[in-house]
Amino acid sequence: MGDTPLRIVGAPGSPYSRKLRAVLLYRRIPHAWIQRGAPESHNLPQPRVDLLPQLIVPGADGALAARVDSTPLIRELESSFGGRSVIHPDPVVAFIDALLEDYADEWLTKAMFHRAGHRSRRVHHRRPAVGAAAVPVPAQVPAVAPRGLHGPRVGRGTHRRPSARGHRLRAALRRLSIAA
Ligand SMILES: N[C@@H](CCC(=O)N[C@@H](CS)C(=O)NCC(=O)O)C(=O)O
Repeated sequence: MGDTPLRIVGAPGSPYSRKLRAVLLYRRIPHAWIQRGAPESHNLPQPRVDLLPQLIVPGADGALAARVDSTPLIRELESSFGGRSVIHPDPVVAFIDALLEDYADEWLTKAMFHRAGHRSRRVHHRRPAVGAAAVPVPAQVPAVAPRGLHGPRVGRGTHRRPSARGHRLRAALRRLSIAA
């Protein structure tokens, strides 16, 4: 994997694409970001399971192959590229880190898609980015939103003032932004 510039095929609304790209950026591994469906994505090898992100890397026989599944790919990148490791040297900390990663892979994506799609106004705004993941919320679904990035919700469609915590989190996310 180490000698060839990597290509990562993903989508801005795909949390796993952002996760893998964040690792590439943090580790300063040269790569090209290719958005799924863009002309650059045509004629690339296809993965066995059509998921995002896809890392285009030379296979064992030297031919390019599309690989999926961010967690093992991140581990493989560790052995192919030195420096700025994302795996803690202490096995206990590394285990807790892996546990958190697994938990976030499973559940944080649900919160993200919920944020992106639970309000009908936002569905229209986000649909191009999250695609099929954003489904319109039927009008009869009660407008319930926990206190989180925003202050308490007043009612469906009512503008809510972002909380101070929301501002801080958004500023941190902007600093970490990997948006294309
Ligand atoms: N375990 C995989 C999960 C990848 C995954 O579920 N990706 C979603 C997008 S975030 C996907 O490709 N869904 C099907 C699709 O978009 O067509 C990983 O960590 O990379």
